[in-house]
Parts: sequence; C-alpha cells; structure tokens
Amino acid sequence: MLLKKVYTLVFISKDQQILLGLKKRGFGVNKWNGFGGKLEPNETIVEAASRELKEECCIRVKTTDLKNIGHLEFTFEGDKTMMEVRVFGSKLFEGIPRETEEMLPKWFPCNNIPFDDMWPDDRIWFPYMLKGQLFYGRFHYKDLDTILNYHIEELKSM
Ligand code: 6U4
Ligand code: NA
Ligand code: NA
Repeated sequence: MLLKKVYTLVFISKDQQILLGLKKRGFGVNKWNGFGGKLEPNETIVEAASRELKEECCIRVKTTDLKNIGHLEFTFEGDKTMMEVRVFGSKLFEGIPRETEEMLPKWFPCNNIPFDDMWPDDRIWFPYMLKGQLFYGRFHYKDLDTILNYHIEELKSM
C-alpha cells in the first residue's frame, strides 16, 4: 500500500516570464521551483495553493484564477509514500514578489529556465507547461538526484 501525500505547486507567469523561487530550507532546499506545499486540515487544494503562494513570496492570487495544469506523482525507492503534486498556473495576481524565510523569488524568461538547479523531473515536464499543454507525469526516484524511470503524457482535460 502506498501512502499518499498531496502538495500544491504554483507557477505565476507574465510577459513570457515565469516566477520561480529559490527554496531556502526544507525539502528541495537550494533548488528553483514554483511555490507550494502541503494541505492544511479542512483546506481545499486551491486554498492551499493560494495560501502557500502568499506565505512564500507575498503574492496574492484568487482561488478562481488558479488553473490546474498538471498532475505529478513521485515515488522513491524503498519508500512507501507517494508525493502527489497538483500543479497550478495563473497570469493574474496581485502584489510584488518578496523574499521570505522560505523562498527567494525571481522572474525567469521562459526560454532560460535554470534546469541545472531544479528537480531533475522539471526539465521533462516544463516543456508541456510552457506550451500550455495539460500533463500527467510519474517519476520513480532512486535518490533525490536520480530518476530510475518515468512516464509522461499530455492530457486532454484535467
Ligand atoms: P513546511 O513543512 O511548511 O516547510 P510545506 O511548505 O508545507 O513544508 P514543502 O515546501 O515541503 O511543503 O513542499 C514541497 C514542495 O516541493 C511542493 O510545492 C511540491 C514541490 N515538489 C516536491 N517534489 C518535487 C519534484 N520532484 N519536482 C518539483 N516539485 C516538487 O518540481
Ligand atoms: Na513549501
Ligand atoms: Na510552506
């Protein structure tokens, strides 16, 4: 039996740029990524996504403006937990990204994503996101740096 934990991951974009944050602590430290985290009790997935974005870089997005654009599943060799990551995108937001204790935000041109300093799976599924295609991917890791096998596909709807 796999134990499933659900996470959010939010990408804000504007003018061919995407907002990433350098994670300053915890899981994925020193990697660039979108903003997100675990759900709190009694929270919907979009509420969690919006809350994490605000906590991590001080940007506000309406839950109704968050589009579910991808679904990722991660497993690790010898670990019974599956991380399920719900990916959201929005072009609508309020505020200016600010550094917090968890993240250092920075805008990146969509054709210059820092894949060498990101999760190894990102270079596999980002192209779908950047083309506006919905996607499902699952990745089985040997350790935090090594993908043993994966599957990725475009979805017609989420
Ligand atoms: P706390 O306990 O508050 O520090 P919390 O913010 O709830 O943690 P966190 O930061 O551990 O959760 O969540 C992990 C984040 O990393 C989520 O947004 C999902 C994302 N993530 C995890 N594995 C990933 C992977 N392989 N590729 C990727 N994002 C991943 O692109
Ligand atoms: Na987080
Ligand atoms: Na968090």
